[in-house]
Amino acid sequence: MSYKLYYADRSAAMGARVVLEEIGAPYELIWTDISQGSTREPELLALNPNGWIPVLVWEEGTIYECGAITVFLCDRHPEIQLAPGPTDSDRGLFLQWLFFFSSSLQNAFQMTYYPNRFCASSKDEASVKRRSTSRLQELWQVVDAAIGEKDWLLGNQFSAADIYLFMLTTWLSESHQHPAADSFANVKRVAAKVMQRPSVRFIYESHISDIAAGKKRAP
Ligand SMILES: N[C@@H](CCC(=O)N[C@@H](CS)C(=O)NCC(=O)O)C(=O)O
Repeated sequence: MSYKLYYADRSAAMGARVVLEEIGAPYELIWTDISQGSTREPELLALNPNGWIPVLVWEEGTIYECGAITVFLCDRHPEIQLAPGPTDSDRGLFLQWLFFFSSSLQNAFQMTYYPNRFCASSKDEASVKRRSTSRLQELWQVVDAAIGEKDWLLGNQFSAADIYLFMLTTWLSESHQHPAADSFANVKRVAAKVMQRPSVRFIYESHISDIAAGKKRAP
């Protein structure tokens, strides 16, 4: 089995790449410019008309949406043990967190990065940014409380949902006035453990070096 991943550093494609790394099968990265105002390649638009990454290409088709790619890869490669199986009692919780991350948390991040997309008039952008920033605080608080004293989001079992959580913590940015991961002790504890995994250390090498150099906040 081999895969192609439309990819950019610091993007939502990083979580999918960590899962590919865990699988250990060959994959090709298609480096993609997603900066604001850049023209999307027709090749990408043909696969995802939204112009977003990640997009995963496999032998029989293409899918986009980070959460869907995560479930797809974990189900296709049960040997990596990154997701409870369809009849496992933790399956619901696993899906719950992936959907919550992609539909709520990720969306709040998007609103802070691109407030112009969420209001009709530029005069409302500051208000969108302010509210989505406080929304981030509320949503991370929900995750933090749910983790409580557990080892991982699912309790004892590490899963791809923890990888997704880690990815989202790397987007918490001081320059965007986001809350610091320090405000969410349980999230921070789980993210710090995820960061120890060889696959994560490899994919997030530059992010981790920036933390070591004091250029970025640690999760
Ligand atoms: N719901 C999509 C969102 C993906 C997304 O927002 N990707 C960002 C990178 S983190 C992107 O491609 N942004 C380019 C843009 O919005 O123009 C998913 O979860 O895959």
